[in-house]
Amino acid sequence: MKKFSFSFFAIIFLMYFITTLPVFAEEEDSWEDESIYFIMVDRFNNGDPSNDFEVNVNDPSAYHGGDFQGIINKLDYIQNMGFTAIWLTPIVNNEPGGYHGYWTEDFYEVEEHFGTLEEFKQLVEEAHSRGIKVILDLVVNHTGYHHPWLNDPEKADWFHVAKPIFDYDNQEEVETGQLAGLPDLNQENPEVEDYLIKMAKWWIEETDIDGYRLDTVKHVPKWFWEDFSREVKSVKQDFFLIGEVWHNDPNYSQAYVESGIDSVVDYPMYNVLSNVFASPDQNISNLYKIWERNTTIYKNPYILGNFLDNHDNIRFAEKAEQNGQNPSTRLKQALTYMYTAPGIPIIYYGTEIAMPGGADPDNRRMMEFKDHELIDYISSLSTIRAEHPALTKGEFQLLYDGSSVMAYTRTYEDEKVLVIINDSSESQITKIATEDLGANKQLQSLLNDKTIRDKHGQYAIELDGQTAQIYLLQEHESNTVMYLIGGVVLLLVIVFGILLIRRKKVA
Ligand SMILES: [Ca+2]
Ligand SMILES: [Ca+2]
Repeated sequence: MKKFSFSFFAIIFLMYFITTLPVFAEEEDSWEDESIYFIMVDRFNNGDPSNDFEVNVNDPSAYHGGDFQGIINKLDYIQNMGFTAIWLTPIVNNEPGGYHGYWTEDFYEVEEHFGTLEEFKQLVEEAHSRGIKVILDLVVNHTGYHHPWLNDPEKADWFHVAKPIFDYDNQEEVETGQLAGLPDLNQENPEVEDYLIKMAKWWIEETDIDGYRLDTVKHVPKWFWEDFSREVKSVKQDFFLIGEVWHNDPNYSQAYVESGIDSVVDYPMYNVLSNVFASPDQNISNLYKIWERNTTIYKNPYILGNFLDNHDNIRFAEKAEQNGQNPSTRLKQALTYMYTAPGIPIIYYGTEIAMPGGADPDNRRMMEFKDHELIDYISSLSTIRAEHPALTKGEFQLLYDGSSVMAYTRTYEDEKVLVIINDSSESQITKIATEDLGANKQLQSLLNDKTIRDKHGQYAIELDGQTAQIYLLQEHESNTVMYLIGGVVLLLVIVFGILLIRRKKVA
């Protein structure tokens, strides 16, 4: 009887605490949890001057000296900003002038300006030891202008007939025409298809990379991507494929996801992000419209790649400056959205120092390593994102939709995070009804130590012009104290109860 009573009370006591404490469940990692740092290898960091032939840092079209050793030297820097993956521009051997990597000369060799295959393997190993995945850029649409196959009679049928793409609405032309005059590979030839797929599998087996960023996806037929994805993904578990489908219609891009490519970089989202945050007085609610549309089109919109900058477009900081905006202020807001809305944030090297840069190749300037408030801001956002699964997996709900203020929640299991972005240059008070978030709660800022309680049936949240805030919805502190007092009282009752039973037994 004594034993039974003790267990009985102990169970009640435990249940009380279990039901009142927040749940800390172990989360399984998946690609929506990643954040990617995108590096143009030649333009990042020169770690080995011994491979610096034909290097001229004053010529934007020449090699600048960046290499694998340079990336290895900066892995701590990348890790400290919280990135969980790096995407590198193509590393295969390029013809002269191909500093960017997109002019393949040999699909199986490493570009000598970047280092050796052994050094690349070391880079992958060093990245993995820091929990950083490696994604390689891969081009299977074309080769460089002077690829040796062009002079090989046995490879006469390896390329499409040389003709430019005139009509981008004609899919056949898009797939068989030459992009920027580059020799277009003939994937319809089974030998070519076989070569490209074997090559892609070889790099995974040989170097243990974790994913491919696929270049010029829409210029290669969908049936090829079906075969490619199936084969390549069979080599390594959870191998990730993210494609570049440069198109404004998500239905068009979705067709490639249907072919087996896991995800695409979200160009329509990029256009809106860039418009809203790099120019004044845009309608911020357009961001949610893009998301809403994505949910009706993509089977997993949570793994789409979100970006503000890349090597093909004018840099955000440049655009903001041109539009009379403060680049760092605006980047903070845009980054807040990217790290708290669904999708994988992809940050192009240099964004963390608000690097300016016009059209290609000016958007590919050599990286400068210096202190910058955005480096600290990105690392804070990464920490918040890593600690709150609601921000990666949670349901996305728009709470307040003004033209200049946007408020939304991300909800996952018991966790709810509220994000507010004030896009106007004036301070704004956003009012959210208590019933939308719940009574006896408080909003705890994850960016500073401010807390907000509801008053008169609403939470009134004031934000300075062009700022953003992230709040965790939690029980009000007084509630926590009440739970603790409740727990102690219950414990006393249990102890008293046990003593009483004992005394009765003795008596
Ligand atoms: Ca070098
Ligand atoms: Ca093609």
